[in-house]
Amino acid sequence: MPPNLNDRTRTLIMGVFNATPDSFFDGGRFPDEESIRQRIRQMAGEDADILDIGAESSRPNASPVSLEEELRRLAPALEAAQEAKVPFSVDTRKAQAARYALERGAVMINDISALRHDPDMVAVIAEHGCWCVLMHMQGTPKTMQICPAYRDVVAEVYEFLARRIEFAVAGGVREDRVWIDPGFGFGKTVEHNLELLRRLDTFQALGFPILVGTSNKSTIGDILGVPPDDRMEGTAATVAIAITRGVHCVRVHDVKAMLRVARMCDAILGKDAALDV
Ligand code: HH2
Repeated sequence: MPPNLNDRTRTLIMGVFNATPDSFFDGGRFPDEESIRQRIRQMAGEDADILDIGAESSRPNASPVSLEEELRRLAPALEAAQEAKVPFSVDTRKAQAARYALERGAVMINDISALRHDPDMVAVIAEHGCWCVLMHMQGTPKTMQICPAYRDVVAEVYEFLARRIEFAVAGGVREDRVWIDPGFGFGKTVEHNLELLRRLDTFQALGFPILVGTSNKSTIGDILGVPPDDRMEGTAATVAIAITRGVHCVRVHDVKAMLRVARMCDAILGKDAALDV
């Protein structure tokens, strides 16, 4: 049975796993099959609703990787996620990597280009009937932090997401399988990121579940003056605010801690399942 990723009774937790040498937070931490398996089992055991497995870093100034390299990195992580029986998404912009992952059990494609990078992506997602995340990004990872500029960041991200939803649905993607994401940190200054979080509830008018990925990102580091491995409290603040603004799922590196933050917020907000624990 596919997982119920549209469950609105509580905030869902997406655990991040990067099979990369260069991701800003967990890059290079899981260099062999055993450490990959252990980390994935750990996040599943901590009750992540879904994992997001990436094999190409999208940190500012990251260089793209070839399809062959992406598949080579993905293979052991996908196998470990299947073994752990945890639903998983794959964070990729390439249709062939998406197809490879969907044939190995992925239930969601998280495309940071919102189906713009690879013209075949929309058809692959439509054909499989899987979930997909449409995320906003200004520029590409290589260039996005050079000089991000908006007239009104919330209005522009909103318009962008509305257009990408139309594109996806016109291309055959199931409407009940689309999630949207304002793309915290993707071609945005600290002020843009804070404004998006503050006004996240605006995106509810689009009528699709909202995912947000603030975990350990540099906006938190800039405000608190701390390195990536010391941003847990800052992340917790962003998760709590995002939940009060109606977010459906939070994408985080620290599943256990952020699940507790989410359950506490859910209980305060009177969301049903928080009271069952
Ligand atoms: N952030 C990152 C990667 N993918 N996908 C969505 N939908 N939303 C996000 O905010 C998002 C994302 C960057 O974080 P991480 O995967 O930890 O780092 P890296 O890109 O360096 O691998």
